[in-house]
Amino acid sequence: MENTLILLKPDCVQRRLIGRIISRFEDKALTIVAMKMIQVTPELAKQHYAEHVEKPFYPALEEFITGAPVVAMVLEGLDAIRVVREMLGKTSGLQADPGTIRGDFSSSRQMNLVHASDGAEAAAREIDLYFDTSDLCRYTPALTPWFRAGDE
Ligand code: FUP
Repeated sequence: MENTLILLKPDCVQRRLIGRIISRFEDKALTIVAMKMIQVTPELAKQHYAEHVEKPFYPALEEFITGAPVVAMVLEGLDAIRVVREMLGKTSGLQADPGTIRGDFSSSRQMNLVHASDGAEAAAREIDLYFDTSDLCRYTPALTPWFRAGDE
């Protein structure tokens, strides 16, 4: 089982796509173990996007990510980090394949609706940025026996 950090970004919130995008994760049998709406501050943005802070596009990215609330979530599932990244598609909505979330809903590189951790190290760091350990709700989803075989 893996955990991954998801942000439904300000464009997702403002475009009222929260429900439709969460449904795609639920449909895929990923389990929501934590979720909250928050306003990202410039300080949090700099921590989250530490690898991009020096890049020319960072000021606009910070303005965007702090421009309206986000919904932060922790999703749990088998291979969840890779599976969710593939569900999102390429960074730019213009290049993401149809059928992916960005491919279906975004026509922008910056306003690409959803962030997801890109590896195990990033997931651990990002979950820690947005949640306390006590925020994570561990439970056995009732549909587990209908989502996969017992040895998977
Ligand atoms: P991703 O891992 O797909 O979220 O993309 P990156 O880590 O490469 O980029 C982080 C965020 O920066 C992306 F959500 C989009 C944004 N970005 C820009 O706004 N402009 C750029 O030129 C590149 C990335």
